[in-house]
Amino acid sequence: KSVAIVGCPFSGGQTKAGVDKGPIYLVEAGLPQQLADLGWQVQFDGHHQFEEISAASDPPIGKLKNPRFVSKVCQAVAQVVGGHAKKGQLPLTLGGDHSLAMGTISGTLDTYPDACLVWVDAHADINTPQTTDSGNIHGMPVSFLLGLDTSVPEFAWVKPNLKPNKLVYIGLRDIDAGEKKILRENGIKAFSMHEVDKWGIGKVVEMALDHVNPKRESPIHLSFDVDALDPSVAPSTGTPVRGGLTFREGHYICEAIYETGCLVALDIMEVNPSLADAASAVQTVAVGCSLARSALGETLL
Ligand code: DIR
Ligand code: MN
Ligand code: MN
Ligand code: MN
Repeated sequence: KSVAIVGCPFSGGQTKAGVDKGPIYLVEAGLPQQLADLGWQVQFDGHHQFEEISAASDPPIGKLKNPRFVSKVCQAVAQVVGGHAKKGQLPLTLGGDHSLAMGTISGTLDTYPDACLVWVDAHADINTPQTTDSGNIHGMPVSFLLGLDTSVPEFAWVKPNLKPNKLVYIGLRDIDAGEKKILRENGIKAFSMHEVDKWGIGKVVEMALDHVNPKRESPIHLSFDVDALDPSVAPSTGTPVRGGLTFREGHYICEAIYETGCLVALDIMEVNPSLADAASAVQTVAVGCSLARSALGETLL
């Protein structure tokens, strides 16, 4: 078993500086060695290098901020992630902001067309260029993957390979009105914090997997935004929302998905060590590492 760490020091999908330092801190905290200690063969050849596109040469398209830069970076990430997956490695992408998932999931679906997507987040990240209020592309990657809006030529490379019935959310609690409409109209399954409270995390993960992967035999891409966790657990992130997953609930999701034996790709996103105080940053980085370890088998006896 072999894992390829794809560090993506990228922040262009939102406006707060520092999320580009997330992958650097996660690696410096010892994540590669921790995964090696779990018995994984670990490949990490340094963080991904991006060709900068300056703000001056990347004016908004409609409301979209940094559209050319985000598009180019995600397209490169899709190539890198897809390349690792095709070699039989499990790509572990460290963000960076969640717009990157447009790239990681494109790479996964290009390799495993029947893969399903488990998206763990406080937010649905399914705004379209039409529905977005913020213009931040980290709030939109899922809509591009589903092909909900094809009006922006810069993103024409994103193949609409994700089917609504292959996507499930866990942890939602801050969804824009336009996003609610999209979820409803496309029949997308979502387990918000209300369902986590109602059923408990064990039942929720079981129901989520029953929906996207009933026989537990298709490949799973897990995209984990650390803001799914309660801000008391993961304070250093760009858009914290109270009332989130506990430490154990977050880790349980990772463990249960590992247990299926179907995990083929993992994203740990939106760790921003520059936000909140120094102790919070250390705590959030440590949680990012332990989520990754749980998804790669640490707590299974
Ligand atoms: C909001 C916030 N729905 C937006 N999204 C965030 O900007 O589209 N995603 N924070 O992580
Ligand atoms: Mn997100
Ligand atoms: Mn989020
Ligand atoms: Mn919001």
